Amino acid sequence: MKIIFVTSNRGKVLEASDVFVPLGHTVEQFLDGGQLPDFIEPQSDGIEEVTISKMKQALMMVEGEINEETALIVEDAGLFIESLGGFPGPYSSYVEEKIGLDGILRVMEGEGDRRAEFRAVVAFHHLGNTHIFRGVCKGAISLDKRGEGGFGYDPIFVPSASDGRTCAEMTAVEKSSISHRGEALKRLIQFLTPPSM
Ligand code: ITT
Repeated sequence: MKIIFVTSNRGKVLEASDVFVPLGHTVEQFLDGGQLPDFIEPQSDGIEEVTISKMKQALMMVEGEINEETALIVEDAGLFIESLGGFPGPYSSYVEEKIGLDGILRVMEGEGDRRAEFRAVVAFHHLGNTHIFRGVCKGAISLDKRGEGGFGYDPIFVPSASDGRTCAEMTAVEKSSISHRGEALKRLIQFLTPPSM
């Protein structure tokens, strides 16, 4: 199957490729006339609503171009920090752009409770139906930035299942094996390949 990933984030496409290519699928980034499409992101407290809205917009752009060999994926994720009441959550992109990882570390200075989690919602559209899959990765905000890999908040996020390394200090395959996106995509794969009776 050809899986078209509707995202402006190349890191997400690479992570999805690591998961789907070994299973014989191909993964491509969605482009509209060779350009990354512009989406209207609804101001919403829920990443699920954002995901569904983006899927609806993408489906209008592809208008019947998808067939039974093609599927669309949209995914929205957010970092929810416990001591900040779940902030930045659905505003994670905006906060990363405006104050960056250093800004988050500054806000968290002196804070003992560093618990945080990433949440991902994946919408998968195939054969006229959209299915939703969720994933969560519990962890903590590190005291400093570490690592060069991954993207976004990876250098300041240490998953609970990690040996102390941030996501940016892991290989892509290691990160996917424990990440929010990896978990949501695993659920999608289970859906695509139900166990034989
Ligand atoms: P699209 O919406 O175009 O897919 P995006 O990068 O804006 O790309 P999200 O809205 O899903 O993606 O992500 C919200 C923020 O969370 C953004 O700043 C990302 O960099 C960050 N983020 C998402 N997944 C992440 C991950 O696995 N590791 C680190 N940061 C992540």
